Amino acid sequence: MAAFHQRVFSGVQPTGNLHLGNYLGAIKRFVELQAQHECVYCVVDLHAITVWQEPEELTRNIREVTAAFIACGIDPKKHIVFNQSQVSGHAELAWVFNCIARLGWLNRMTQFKEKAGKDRENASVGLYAYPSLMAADILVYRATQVPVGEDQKQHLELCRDIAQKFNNDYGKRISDLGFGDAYFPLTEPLISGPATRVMSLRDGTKKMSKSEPSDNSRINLTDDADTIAQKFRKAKTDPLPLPSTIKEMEERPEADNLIGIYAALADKTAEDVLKEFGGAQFSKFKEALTELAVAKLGPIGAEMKRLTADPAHIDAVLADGSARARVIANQTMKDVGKIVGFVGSSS
Ligand code: AQP
Repeated sequence: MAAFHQRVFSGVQPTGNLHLGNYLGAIKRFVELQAQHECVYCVVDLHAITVWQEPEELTRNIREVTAAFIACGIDPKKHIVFNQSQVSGHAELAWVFNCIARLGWLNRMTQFKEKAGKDRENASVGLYAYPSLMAADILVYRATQVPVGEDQKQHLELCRDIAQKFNNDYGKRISDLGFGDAYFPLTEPLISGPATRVMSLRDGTKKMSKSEPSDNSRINLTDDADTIAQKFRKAKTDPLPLPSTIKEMEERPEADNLIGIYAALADKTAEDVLKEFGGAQFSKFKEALTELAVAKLGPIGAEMKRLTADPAHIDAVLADGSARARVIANQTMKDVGKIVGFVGSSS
């Protein structure tokens, strides 16, 4: 396989209620990767409209996710921060990939099944084709690594299948045009750490999610200290004290979740947290967890509020990022046009 320029890509949907799962599973990792990698971080507004979004709310949410990126520590000058709709290469490459991906592959996607629910006939075509747009998001930058939460693993596997099939189908053409033995990399998912799947505070078997109707199920990045304290106090637990070993924790989803959250916020392992709190009462642990969460999230929430108060600044950040993203995406689309055989793609 050809050697690819190393580049990190990931995205977050502007669908409101950014929560601790989005932070620990994704955005915190985005921040850490900046030191060693060239990164492209995207507010995926085209993905958001696969389910209905009120236009004014969508605009507000695009700015809020951008503010969250910056408030968490992403540097939009050193790296690229932009919104997906402003770089047409995403939608163009998604169409090419719709013609590469097989119906059978998309039929296996569990996220579509969960989101479409029983009323599948009424789901948008966009929701069904979501994974091929996600593959285009990544591959239009020929990104080599993608930090995501555990829930996106299947979509990343599909992205690799699409890249592989494109490379095979057009193999001769790719090599004749001088691109080597593969045009797209087989992107590596980066899913690691103690909080790759943060669960609901009301039900340790369900993912913490933006769209869950109960606000008590999640910690939002903009929650104030009192709200964070109240939500952790009310968080579901079992009647036993905290487990002392990882083995014991496996049978206790709510304890597992709170310990994972603490570990990720404190940059420790679950083992370290159990050494400190194993056998303690939940009430004591929840107090420590609240204190830690408020210390970490308080400054982020405050900075998000400050940034969203100046939408012109956020829009300028996105415009600058979009212009820089477009340069990379346009080159890919030119190459893809040549590979596929479109007339007009040779210049
Ligand atoms: N609970 C979670 N734990 C760890 N990581 C998570 N992510 C989402 N939920 C968790 C990761 O956050 C990134 C951005 O996700 P997204 O906003 O693009 O889409 P999503 O996965 O659909 O987010 P939600 O909150 O779960 O929204 P709804 O309720 O609409 O389904 C991704 O890397 C994701 O893995």
